[in-house]
Amino acid sequence: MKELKNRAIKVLDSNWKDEVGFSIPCANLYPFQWFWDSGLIAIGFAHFDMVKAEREIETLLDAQWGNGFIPHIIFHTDTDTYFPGPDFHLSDLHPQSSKKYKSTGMTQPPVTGFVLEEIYRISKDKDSTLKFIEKTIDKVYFNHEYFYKNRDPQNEGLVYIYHNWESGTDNSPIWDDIWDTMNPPEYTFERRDTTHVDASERPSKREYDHYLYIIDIAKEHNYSDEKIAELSPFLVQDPLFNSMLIKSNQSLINLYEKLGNTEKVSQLKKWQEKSIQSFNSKLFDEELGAYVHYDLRNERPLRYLSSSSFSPLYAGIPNKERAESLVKVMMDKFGGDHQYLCASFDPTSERFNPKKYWRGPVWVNLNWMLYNGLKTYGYTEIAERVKQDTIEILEKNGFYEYFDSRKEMHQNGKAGYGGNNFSWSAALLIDLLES
Ligand code: 2M8
Repeated sequence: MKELKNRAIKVLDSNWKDEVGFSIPCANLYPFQWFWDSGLIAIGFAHFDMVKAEREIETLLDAQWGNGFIPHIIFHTDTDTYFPGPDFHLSDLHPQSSKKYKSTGMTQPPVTGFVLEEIYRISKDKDSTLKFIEKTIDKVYFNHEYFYKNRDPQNEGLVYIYHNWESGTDNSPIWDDIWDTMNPPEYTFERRDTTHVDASERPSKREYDHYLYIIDIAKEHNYSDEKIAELSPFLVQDPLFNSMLIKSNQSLINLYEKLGNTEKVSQLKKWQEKSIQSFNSKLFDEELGAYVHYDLRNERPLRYLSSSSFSPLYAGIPNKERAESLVKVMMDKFGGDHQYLCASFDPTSERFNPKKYWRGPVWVNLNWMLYNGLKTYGYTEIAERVKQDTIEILEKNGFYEYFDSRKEMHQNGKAGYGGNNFSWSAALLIDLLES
């Protein structure tokens, strides 16, 4: 295990950009700073290099906009090896965008709150880490305020995402139902991802047309949140995204209590109570026995099982009975002896594809959340299986971006897909090994 951990440390160190103070998710494929990658990477660094962990978060928060928004990609360098880059996204259309950094005009799962608490948990010098948290926490709070003020048009305590790239689970088959409601123009552009990674592991050209079209609509209205809520064909309440927000709310409550800020604690508790209540009443599907996405644009639930369906375990959202139901569904459909936990999409569905980006493969970040959630709810053995499965696939294949969920594919060490030497796979392995 020591050897595996050392390899993970090497991956993180080689993806670190010291001049600016952030990590790329992996070389070539993803050459900039990504919001939720950065947060998860900081958890790994916290185990062996607290200075880098803190800088990672500081750089991310430095790109925050005047309205509290944090972008999904921050373009620190000028490189044309990624599409779409800064010239397509044009973040400065928004009047409150960062003057210092170019970025996208969309966000990603708000992990920063719980990342601060994780860093505190890991820290061996709590006083110094608490000082760092004191300096940064208000920016994270401001980000949550942005979400509740701008992303919750029906005042439910559930925030929407307006693009599949905001979900983090970018190519999930769940979005197919949204693509069916759209007919975007055929764009002419040069893909870069498929020069780095086999096209069979990445989204199709037509899927990219949809992705670009949603951005064009947002750009036409200078990324105005109100206009996006009114016009975007993609407007979804995502259980993973909202779980991240709720988990982060709780962490902010815990940390502000330590810092003695009662006013912020009381506002956060109000958001939290409402969010958890709506989450349980709106996103739980009794028949499927798990949480699902809700298509706010077309007012209908998107009734599919994915690893996101179980992510509320990490945020303490389900009661005992629902947690039991989630675990049963997960073990029945995703947890057979021939499978590694946890496929990103329902293995019994005809849309399942165990090789293609978010349409079935196992992802380390979701496994890390499930491991922690299962442990908190007392499912020690299943949590241990998730942990061991994760370690085994990394040992057999290396630090890839995602992995085949079928055990039979892991005979020759070639069941890792997407980018290699991938930062969050390394970072979260380090945390799993320490837990
Ligand atoms: C993937 O997404 C990017 C766009 O954001 C892409 O495919 O180009 C996703 O897996 C996302 O969750 C992740 O943050 C990003 C960088 O690792 O890659």
